[in-house]
Amino acid sequence: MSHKIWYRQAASEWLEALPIGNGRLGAMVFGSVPSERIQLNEETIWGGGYQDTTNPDALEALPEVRRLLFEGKNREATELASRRMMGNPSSVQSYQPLGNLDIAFSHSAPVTNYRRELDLSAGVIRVSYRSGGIGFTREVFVSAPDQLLVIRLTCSRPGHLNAQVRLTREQDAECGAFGHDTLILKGQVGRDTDSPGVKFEARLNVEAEEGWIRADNDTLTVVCATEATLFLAAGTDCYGENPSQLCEKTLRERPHTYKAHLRRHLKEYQGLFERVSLDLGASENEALPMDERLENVKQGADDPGLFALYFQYGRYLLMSASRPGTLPANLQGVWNHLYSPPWNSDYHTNINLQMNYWHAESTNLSECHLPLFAYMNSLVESGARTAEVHYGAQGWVVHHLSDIWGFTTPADGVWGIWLMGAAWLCSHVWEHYLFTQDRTFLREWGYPLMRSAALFLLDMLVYDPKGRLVTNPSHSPENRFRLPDGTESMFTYGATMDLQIASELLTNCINASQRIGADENFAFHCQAALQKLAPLQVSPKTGRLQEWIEDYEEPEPGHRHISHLYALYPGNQISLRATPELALACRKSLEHRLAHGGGHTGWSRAWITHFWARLEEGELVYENLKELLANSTANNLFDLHPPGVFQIDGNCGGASAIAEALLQSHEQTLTLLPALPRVWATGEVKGLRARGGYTAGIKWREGRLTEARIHNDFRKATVFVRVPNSAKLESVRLAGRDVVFYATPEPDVYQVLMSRSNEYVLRFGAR
Ligand code: FUC
Repeated sequence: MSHKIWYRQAASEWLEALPIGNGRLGAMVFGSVPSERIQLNEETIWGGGYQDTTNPDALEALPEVRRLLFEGKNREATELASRRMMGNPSSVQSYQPLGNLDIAFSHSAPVTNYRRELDLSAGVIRVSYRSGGIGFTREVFVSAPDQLLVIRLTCSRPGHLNAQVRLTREQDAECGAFGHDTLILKGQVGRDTDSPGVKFEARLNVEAEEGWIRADNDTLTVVCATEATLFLAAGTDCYGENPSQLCEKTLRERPHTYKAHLRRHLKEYQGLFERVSLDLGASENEALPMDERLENVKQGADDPGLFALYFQYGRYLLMSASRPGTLPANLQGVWNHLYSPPWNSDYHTNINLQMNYWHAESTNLSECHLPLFAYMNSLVESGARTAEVHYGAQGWVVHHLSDIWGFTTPADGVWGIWLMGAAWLCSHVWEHYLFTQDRTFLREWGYPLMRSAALFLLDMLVYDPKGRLVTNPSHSPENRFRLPDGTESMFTYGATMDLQIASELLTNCINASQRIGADENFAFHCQAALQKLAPLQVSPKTGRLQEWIEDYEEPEPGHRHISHLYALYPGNQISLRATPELALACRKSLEHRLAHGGGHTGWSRAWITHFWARLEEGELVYENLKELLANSTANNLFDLHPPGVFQIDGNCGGASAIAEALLQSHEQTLTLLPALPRVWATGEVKGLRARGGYTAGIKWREGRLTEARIHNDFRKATVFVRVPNSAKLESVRLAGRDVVFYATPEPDVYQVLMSRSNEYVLRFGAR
């Protein structure tokens, strides 16, 4: 299968340019002629700096707010909390671009044979065309091992490469030449304001083969060369370092030749990318450029290869925006060209940041998950201060958004008084453990985060008038309900999602304490709270899972958040077989949301797709993925949030949903092809990861499971394999020898004892 996303023309706007990055540096390559534009990012370029945003007034208002909410006086509670419980200030700082690299070529003849492509299998963008009988090429990649953006320019006739190179930024910076072959762009975010942000520098060094390079003021000119290579380094003072020294060192220590750079990049990049392959079947659309393929899908065409490409693109974006040692992927990964981007291009923790990482483990990019945990660690100190000052509670809290400065207080409006950010993020820590079985990680890094987030919740849970333990105050993220008197409110107590997240975190803490053999007392407290937690409720009127503790009416029934279905995905407290009544109630909630226009943001559509995968509805998985591509995807495959704003969450969520349709896992049970759409009739996936520490490959033909290869990366274990009911397990082989397997009381489930580090080949026939 081809991993190329290609076009017959240059990008005419940012959402057509192609992204590239190494976790820290990001670039959007337009591929334009005669003048190339490469928009640049460095992940630590943010406004402002650390600030204590806690509000000591909050704690005094808390008991009264709680009383008002319990008494159904939501309007008064909202008014009081808005006035007294918000952070100060109640907004986060913004992520900003680094600048632009412009390369103006001196072509006088018309351009023909133009092609622009992003090759996912190499992490390289290529542009090629002819002008005046000469072939020109550009090759761009961002190297993680060498921390440089590298651009190679060539022409087919010796001495005919002429270009002017400039570095620019629309504000807060200036650029000048240094020596005859280097440009330096220096600046500071908001330098003329009262609260300036980070200082930054970008340094570009150009080498030419044949020909020469000249520097004038802020421009380098490549004259009569045959090939030229541009190396761009960037650094900031975000971690107390000197940006100039960082750039100088990076350039000084780089390998000498372009070839060596490319080799090192490919080795490192492909080491991650090639772990998973996916083939969902071919169609004639595969030969088309991406804009035409997308258009055809909008017109109703089936293009299975496009879904496989979208899946790999989701992995590519995470790899390019989140690598060990970097910040996690923000709302736009690392790619942002605006000085005041939508939602500050920040970290939203009430769905978006989490969704960026839903595919990290399942699609075999576990290392790319680590920046999230490092980021969580960086929020603990400030989160503990907020917990204490705002709520008089122990542990740590994060509300619904944050930045790189440790922002943890309530922001924006009253919907910002949402207590569950840290608790939700902690599910990622536990998942990382389940997939990797890394007990050292759990003991030293994961469990302390989980325990502290649980401690906060234990302190915050209070008894409601009916004697159930609930959160108060509470929200079902960003959604509203109608009270019996006809007024509307967002503010409440014991919203369903809070109860699900709380119950999950307390349960995970109990399990974690057992796995690491410590902290029995704390587990006992968690257990005691769990027993009193308000239960999930199915509406007697509608049969839907209640989103709030009362069966309120919803003024916006197609709301984009579907928070109360958390327990179906990403949680697993609700499932088809363990809790069929609740699964049915989820289904009804979902149908109701969709019937009223739900799924209108990319991330919302991606979430919905996961619910269908968990409900094992392959056709609905497909229908929703198609909606994602047709309605919420730009020509460069970036996910869109209305009105046409890039958000990376839908890309990552889309990739995760495809993985979820092919393989699901709950520690010892691996479900093969739980929600395979008919259109993906024949295909194969290799390298997906499963909870419990397994790697699995699956093959199917004409809709029937034919083979699975399961690698057990950890201890000897009994594995339960659930298969579609059209399939029957015929043999299990290990190194060419038959292995015994067992039937179970469930006809679709088989039991196999697997030892460590061996690949078991399971062959299936028709039932
Ligand atoms: C949440 C969502 C919005 C948007 C924003 C960044 O608040 O409700 O739709 O995605 O995050």
